[in-house]
Amino acid sequence: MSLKLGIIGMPNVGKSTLLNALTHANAEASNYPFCTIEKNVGVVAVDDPNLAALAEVLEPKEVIPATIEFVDIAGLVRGASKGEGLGNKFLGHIRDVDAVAHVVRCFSDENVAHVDGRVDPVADLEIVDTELLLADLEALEKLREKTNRLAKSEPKEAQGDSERIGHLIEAVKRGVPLRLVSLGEEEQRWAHEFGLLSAKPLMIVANVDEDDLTGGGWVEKLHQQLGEDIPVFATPVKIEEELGELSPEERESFIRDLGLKGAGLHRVVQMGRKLLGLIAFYTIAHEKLQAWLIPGGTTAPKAAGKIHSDMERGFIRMETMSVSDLLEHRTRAALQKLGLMRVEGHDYVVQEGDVCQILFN
Ligand SMILES: Nc1nc2c(ncn2[C@@H]2O[C@H](COP(=O)(O)OP(=O)(O)OP(=O)(O)O)[C@@H](O)[C@H]2O)c(=O)[nH]1
Ligand SMILES: [Mg+2]
Repeated sequence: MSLKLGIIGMPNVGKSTLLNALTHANAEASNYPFCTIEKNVGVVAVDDPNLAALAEVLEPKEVIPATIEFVDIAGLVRGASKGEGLGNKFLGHIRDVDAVAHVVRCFSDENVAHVDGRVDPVADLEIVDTELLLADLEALEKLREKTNRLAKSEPKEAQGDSERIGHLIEAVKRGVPLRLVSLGEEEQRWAHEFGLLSAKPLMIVANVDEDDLTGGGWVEKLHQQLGEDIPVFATPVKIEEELGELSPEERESFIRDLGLKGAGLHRVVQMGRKLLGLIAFYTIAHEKLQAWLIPGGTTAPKAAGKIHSDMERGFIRMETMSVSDLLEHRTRAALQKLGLMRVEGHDYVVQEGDVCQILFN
């Protein structure tokens, strides 16, 4: 199962527009709060300089980039954790994703309604974060109750668990998101199993006007509010969506004219990859060069399974070389001669930049 990145935020801040911009998938974006009810999923190709360089060296007939799934989740409002605005359902959708891109509105368009009638991304952030924390509090309290019930049959074990859950509850009550709490193995398992929302890796997408990438000063305030650990990307989402419909050349020239260089959405995609903890490996078979993304720490058979389940089941071995070696020496034969080609078995953990050939029966 592939890892997913959820797009969250208040209603009408540009979440669906962001997904469109990322995928050209045309999730319905309209000036109407709660326009997204069912979540939309977009498959987004990941820019990869290594893949482009490999394509130049290997000259395959076909080049296929790796992809990340983005899920556009409906807007949250104050009271979501108590069911306000279908809140419980939408919070449930956030439980299912592995990391989160939180979109906040910095753009000023008077024609687009804000649910609270003002532009204040710092306040918006707090509203959504509070709902995530309240949802976690409820989940943790349920977990503690369950653990306490268990304490009757296994008192010793349950006692330790109950205390640890208590620590998490304390943190959440103080307004500290669980991603800032150092979680032990057991706590991480809970976070995963119960989909604790404030534990998920996070980035902020500040949706700004194209003529003011500082978002009227809000971007700086967001940085201050969030500290260094949370990445904040300022990008004019609506313009990005419109640019997505142009040819690459037209796009380049518009970006230049608008002074948008460096504000591109590819940074959001790259950060998404990082938040999801994904590494890239490459295969070349039948003139098809392809990039794949897998969680760091994945073994060779599991990586093969990403390509096809038969390859995982029948995995024999993997021949692999590093992309930097291949780019330097240019041919397989040269690498073989230099002893830079390795044969790896079932226990091998695939590394970032491996170029692999998988043998299976
Ligand atoms: N001016 C301006 N309008 C934008 C921008 N981004 C989105 N919009 C508009 O804002 C409205 C809402 O955008 P959506 O992408 O549907 O918002 P959403 O966050 O998905 O909203 P919900 O699904 O209701 O939660 C649409 O009319 C968009 O065209 C922007 O950067 N600038
Ligand atoms: Mg939407």
